Amino acid sequence: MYKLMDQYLKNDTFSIQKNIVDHSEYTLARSRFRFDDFEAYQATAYSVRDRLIERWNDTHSLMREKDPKRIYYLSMEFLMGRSLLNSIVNIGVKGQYADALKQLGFDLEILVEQERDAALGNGGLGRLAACFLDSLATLDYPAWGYGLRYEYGMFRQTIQDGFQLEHPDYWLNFGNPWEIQRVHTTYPVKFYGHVDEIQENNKKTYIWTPGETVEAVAYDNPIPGYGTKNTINLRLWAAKPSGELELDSFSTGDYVNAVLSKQRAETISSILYPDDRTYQGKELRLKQQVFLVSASLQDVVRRYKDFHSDFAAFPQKVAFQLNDTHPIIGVAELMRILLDEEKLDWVKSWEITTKVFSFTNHAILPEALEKWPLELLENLLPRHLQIIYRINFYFMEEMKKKFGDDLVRLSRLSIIEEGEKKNVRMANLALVSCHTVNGVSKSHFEFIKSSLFKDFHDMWPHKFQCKTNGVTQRRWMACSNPDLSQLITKWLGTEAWLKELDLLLGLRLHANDYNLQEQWMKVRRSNKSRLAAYIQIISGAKVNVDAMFDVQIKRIHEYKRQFLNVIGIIHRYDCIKNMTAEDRKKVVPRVCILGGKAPPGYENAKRIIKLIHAVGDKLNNDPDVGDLLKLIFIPDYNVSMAELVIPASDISQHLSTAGSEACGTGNMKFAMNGCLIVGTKDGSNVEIQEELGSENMFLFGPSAEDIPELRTEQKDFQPVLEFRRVVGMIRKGVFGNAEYFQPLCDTIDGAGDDYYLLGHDFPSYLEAQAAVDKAFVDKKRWAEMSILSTAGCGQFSTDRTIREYAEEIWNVEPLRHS
Ligand code: Z16
Repeated sequence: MYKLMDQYLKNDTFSIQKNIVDHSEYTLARSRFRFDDFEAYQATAYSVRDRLIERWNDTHSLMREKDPKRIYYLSMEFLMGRSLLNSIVNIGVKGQYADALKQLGFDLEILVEQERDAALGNGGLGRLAACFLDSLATLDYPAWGYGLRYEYGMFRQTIQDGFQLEHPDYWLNFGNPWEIQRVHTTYPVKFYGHVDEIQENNKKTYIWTPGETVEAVAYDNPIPGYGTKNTINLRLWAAKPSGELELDSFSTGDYVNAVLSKQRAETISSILYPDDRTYQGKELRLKQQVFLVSASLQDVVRRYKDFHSDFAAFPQKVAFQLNDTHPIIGVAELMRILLDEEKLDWVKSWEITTKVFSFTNHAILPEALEKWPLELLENLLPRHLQIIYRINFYFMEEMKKKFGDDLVRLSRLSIIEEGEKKNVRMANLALVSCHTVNGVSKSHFEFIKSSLFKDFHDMWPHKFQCKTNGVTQRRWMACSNPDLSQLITKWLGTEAWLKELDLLLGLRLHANDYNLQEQWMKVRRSNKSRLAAYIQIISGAKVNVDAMFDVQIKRIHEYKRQFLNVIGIIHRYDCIKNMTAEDRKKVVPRVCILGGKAPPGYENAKRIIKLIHAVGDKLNNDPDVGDLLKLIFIPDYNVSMAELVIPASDISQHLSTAGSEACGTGNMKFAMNGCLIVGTKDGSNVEIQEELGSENMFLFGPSAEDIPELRTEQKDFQPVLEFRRVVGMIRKGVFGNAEYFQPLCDTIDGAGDDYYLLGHDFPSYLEAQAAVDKAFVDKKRWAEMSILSTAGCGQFSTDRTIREYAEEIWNVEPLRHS
């Protein structure tokens, strides 16, 4: 019988200290009592890892004993950030570690800062995967994440003369205490080559002779749940050259060169592609996708076969969630494994495959849907392409019976895009082979049903589900805003909200209580001081902590409209300049803070970064403006930076043109930390408003359904004078670099298209901002709104999201330690 180990490491001060000091000596080979902050971080991390390993092992013996249905989350991105604080908070030993370290002469807060972010993702999609793992572990679901162990994560951003520079993020430089290499868990992943068809007693079999084989090695990263022993696994694959030489190169007799050419194999997992959502059709990217799914599926099949002698029960034991279309080639890979390696027939293989995969779509733009050139697949994955053809053949036969004469519809449905250059449409493959496809917010769900995947929805409405995203309150409140979390616990009289976020509703009772308001605003102010100190370090600027901190941090994209924010700031600057001294006294002081990375090849996004700096240079040094308005760009925005900035924000901006953000999750992090939201009626802004009430938010502008018409009206549209004046200032060179900014200005007043409707939305944006100013002056009302904002966020925990996936898509049960 399974029983929790009784020899768990102890968590009293002395045991923790001994453990840390031992690691310093035996793991790091430092002297017992002389190590610096970084070494202390490492030794501490190793000691925490020991505790994670105990839990991990116990969790996995329980799994092996009970053999429950498991969930496998397949994702090209896991944007984990740091692990130390999150781990000790989740396993409930933060206080003990802080004490133990203090006595050794170290400050936990400083050690935490020594850790490099694991930035194995671009933005929302990758961070969602990370929050999901936290919730899966916390809710005791038998789950694994599968991803790639990129050696270079998201690039580091520096700013030179206001321009973005990209630097490689070689994050493993100083080792990674959080991973466990599994030298024996390796699988071959095959590429290129050719397929032979053999007739074997009345049955055709296909033999694929690959041209390249790369070995995938497993690295396990334990993910502890909060308030449970359950510790799940994030298994990341790294490529290493296989031990065998391909016959061709070997037969040349050039042994040394044959070995050297194998090194290329390692590049498969070396770098994360930093362009979120523009798919570039690069062969290496497709190889990464195949590498992820092939190694993961082989691993899952092996684990299944440890317990089962045939595949009948596979769908009762396995659920794969595909994070976007990136891992969808896994459908063809599972078919290949079942057909060619397990020798199942087509019908059986297809039945199994269509029962185990489900797919999450995160996209709005049809251009973002991946399609791979047929030629590329033919060359790289000859056997997979055969399988995809056959899937499409049967699918098209079925469709012809339904829509025989509607050729246009048939060609839209087909997995193969016809034309001079043929493509394989990965989203169509997903829709045909997955039992469920889900959108990530209510509005996104409506959009995919009525537009993006309408043809498929017409046929198979039962496949479509809505799963609004969330975020984990463990990282985004307990870890990053400990003081506010303590205050909430005090007023609710329980810390159960860390597992049941709905309990935050209890704060509504006290939102008007002067005592809570005062304590609440005090915590918020001290968070702001912490950020102000950081701003001073990076920029030298001294910002006024009592000014409104107005924040927009996220990837830089035209659709997210950081440009609208900047235009608003210039307008505000212009107004202040033209005011009398008397009027200036009435201005509500603001510190505008922006941060985010532009995709390296996205020129207009890079222009926006430069513009932010150019405007900042001007107004930060203008004595007429003084403390009334500051503009700060925080370089190298990442998960850890978000943890610092979010708790210190008074308002945050989420300005995507309605109908363009699939969901958005940053807004949820801000709202649950009591930061008020200025936003468009887009993505999850709308759902947040339903929860908080419109009186506690500043939403503005048109709804998604009005956008198509507004776009057609653009030709005759003339933006308001204030808007034109600001654009004129940029064009005239008030902020220098006039020529460099022209293409950016052209997007909003050039051929008159202004696709993202900045001009149209500008007046309502200013109204929203005026309402913000007015509200900020009423300190009591502001405090109440802030508390009500947090109170209304119960829905936006990934715990809620994950329960919905588990019950409505995966059909899995939690497995608890007794
Ligand atoms: C991404 O982060 C998202 C979508 C996408 O197609 C590609 C990437 Cl890298 C984001 C969405 O933009 C965002 O609205 C959503 O909240 C997030 O995915 C998680 O669903």
